[in-house]
Formats: sequence, C-alpha cells, structure tokens
Amino acid sequence: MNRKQSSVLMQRACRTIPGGVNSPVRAFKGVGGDPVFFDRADGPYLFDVDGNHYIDYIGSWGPMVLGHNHAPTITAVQQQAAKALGFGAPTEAEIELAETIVQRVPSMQQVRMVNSGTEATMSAIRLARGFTGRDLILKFTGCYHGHSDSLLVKAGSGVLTLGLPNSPGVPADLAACTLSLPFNDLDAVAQVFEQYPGKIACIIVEPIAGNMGCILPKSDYLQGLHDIAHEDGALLIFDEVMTGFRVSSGGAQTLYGIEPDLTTLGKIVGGGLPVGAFGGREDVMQEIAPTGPIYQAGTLSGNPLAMAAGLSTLQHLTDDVYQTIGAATETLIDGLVERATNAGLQVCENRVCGMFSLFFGIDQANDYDDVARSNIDQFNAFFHAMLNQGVYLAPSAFEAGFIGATHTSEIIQTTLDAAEVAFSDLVAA
Ligand code: KE4
Repeated sequence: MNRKQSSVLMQRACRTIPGGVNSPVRAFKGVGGDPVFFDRADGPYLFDVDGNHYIDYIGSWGPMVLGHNHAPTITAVQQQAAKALGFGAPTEAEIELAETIVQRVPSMQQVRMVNSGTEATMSAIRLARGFTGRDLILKFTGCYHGHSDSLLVKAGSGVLTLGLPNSPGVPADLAACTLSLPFNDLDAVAQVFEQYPGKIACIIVEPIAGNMGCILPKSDYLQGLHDIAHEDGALLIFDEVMTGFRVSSGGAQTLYGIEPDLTTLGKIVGGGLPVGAFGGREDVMQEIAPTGPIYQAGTLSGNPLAMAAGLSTLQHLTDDVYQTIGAATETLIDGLVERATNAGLQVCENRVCGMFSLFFGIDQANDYDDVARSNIDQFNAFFHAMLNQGVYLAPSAFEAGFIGATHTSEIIQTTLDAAEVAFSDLVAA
C-alpha cells in the first residue's frame, strides 16, 4: 500500500512538532513505521493523504461511536458555528448537555464541563483532595488518566507504549503522594488503606481499563473498591473518559451497578470536539468554585460548538444503537479468535460493548503484568498486516480498539477476511 505522502508529511511535521505529532501514541513508536496522515473520514472509513481508505477501529480514540461524518452532528455544529464560535459566557447548550449527562448517569448529580479528559481527572483529584483534606491518591498500574502530574505515575497508554516508567518533570514529592497498585487485586487495596488510614483522598480507577489494552474488572473488584474507600472516608472516582456512553448509555457504572462519588468523562461526551467533564455527588461538587473554595476554570469550557457536537451524539445513542454495537463486537471478536486459533496462534481477548483488545501469546489478560508478558512483536506484525489491507487498529498493544454504529456486518466480515490473511502471514513469518 503506497503511503509516500504520509511519509513526506511526517518528515515535514517533525521539523516544527516534537515527534511530528500532537499526541505521542499517534507516532507509531509502539508498532514502528511512519504514522498515516488522514484527509477525511465517513462512517467507518478513514481516507489518507495517499488516497487509501481504511476501516477505522480507533474512531478518534473513542468519540466517533456513531461513525464519522454523522450528519445530524455535523449539522448541529454548522448551525452553531453560523451563530457564534464562543462567548466566554453561559449558554443554554451547556445546561442541555449537563441535564442529559445527569439524566443518563444517576451518580452524577452535578457536572462541570472542561476541555479534555486530562482536565477532568486533574480537577476531580483536586476536588477529592480539597473535600477530604487528604493528600494521598490511589491509582492502578497501567491505568491512564491523562497527563497531569499526579497521575503520570505507572500510567498506561502512551506512557506504556513508549516504555516510560513514569515521566520526568513530575516532582518527586508530588509523585510520592500517588500510590499505584496492580489492577484487579483487592487485597492490595485493603492493605494500603490499613497502611495509610485516613490519609487517602480517593481511589481513581478506569472501571474497565482501556490503556493497557482492554482489561475487565474481576466480579467483586469494583464493589470492593467502593466499600474499602467508603469505610475509610475516601472518595471513589470512576474515570469513564473512555467507557462513558460507550459500554452502555450510563457507562461502566451502569453496567456493573456501582455508584462512584465522582465520575470523569471525555471523548464521546464531546462528539469528537474537545470536551471533558467531571461530576458526581452534589455535596462534593458544591465545593468547586464559584460555590466552593476549590478552584477550577477554563476559557473554552462549555464551548457552544463542542456542546452541540456532544449533545447531538448523546441524543443519537439509543438503546438500539448499543445493541447493534454490542452484537458487532461479539461477531468481530469471536471471528478473530476463531481465525487466529485455526491459524495455530495463541491469543486471548477482552471485550465489552464497543471496546476490545486482542492479545498474543498469553491465555489471560487481567492486569498490566499479563499484558506485559504478551507477544508484542506478534501484535505489531498483526497491526501492520491489517493496516496494509486497509484496517486501522490502535497502533499499540497497550490500547483498546473501538467499534461504532457504522461497523456493519459487511464491514466486520471484511475485517475478518483481512485478519485471516494477517494471521497466516504471522504463522508463515
Ligand atoms: P485526554 O486528555 O487525552 O482527552 O484524556 C485523557 C484520558 C483520561 N482517562 C482515560 C481513561 C483515557 O483513556 C484518556 C485518554 N485516552 C488516550 C487513549 N488511550 C487518548 C489518546 C492519546 O493520548 O492521544
């Protein structure tokens, strides 16, 4: 597949942008080779600058759950753009999106809009520390919550992809306030709360991890986190930036029936435009300025274009759409496992409505250590074999894949046909 123009653009980009990208995981460092530069997208398809097209399993890292170029959403943004791009003042659209969020996510009694998932989690952490008067926070190895200082400790996603244990530039004193434990290990959580009684402000967790590959919580895990945190007076924060409005209309918390104290959102809630949000218990949210002393702000927070895109997306995410996406997820993953196994490859997978990961060379993936043991070279070879057949997967074994409403049965079948070729190439190599 000829991607010469992408390579030319990458060389040009590197002259003015570090690594040629505005977010590290796009740089293909994990899988090797030059990233693909895209020109346009439609439904499940991406079209690159060399005229190639690909079935898209990233969807802008989650937001494009209705498919690219979703007509009502494009129209909503165009109509708002014709009125104003922004005010720096309140609008009714912000209320409409807030009302929609709290209606769909019952634990979120109040919500504040921000401009990214990072801002959402950074703000939620500050709120938890201010509300509890405690400094320590607990996260889990391989979970990624954006790039704010306190959360770049044993993080996932691009930090894992680039093999960075932590990030330079985070003061040691601040990093020391972040405790990190293996995901899915409830005993370790109980022990750390015994070790630091009354000191931990919050637990922040991806209820379904998506930044060390897709990792599902063990059956009692989330309830255990909830109970241990509350027994000690700590808050439970569900980082649903990835799972929010993806795995169900109310996110992972609705799927598992757990009510966190705070929830962070991003990606889908902005319909592809820059939006994050954090919210939860009203008594906690009231501590945020201007009603409370804990400061948080943003020039473009609640931007009307972004509100229009987010509102349209949520309004079109009906129960039927989730059923369609769920069925497509099952068909794709069952088909991938069947074909890989028939080719003689050892694979395992984790899947949930609209989100999945395929792992090579291991028989289970329950935490970061499992994924670290997987055959990354085989994943990378699979990635490129699929890319060269017009299927665009996440360019890292430590990411999740995303399925949207426009991944029809024909699209899934085309993907499975490409995978059959890719698996046989792997075995033949
Ligand atoms: P952003 O600041 O990138 O909008 O959101 C950070 C974030 C927070 N929490 C979770 C659970 C997330 O998955 C993310 C961001 N996800 C990555 C994909 N693994 C974004 C892709 C990128 O970094 O370019």
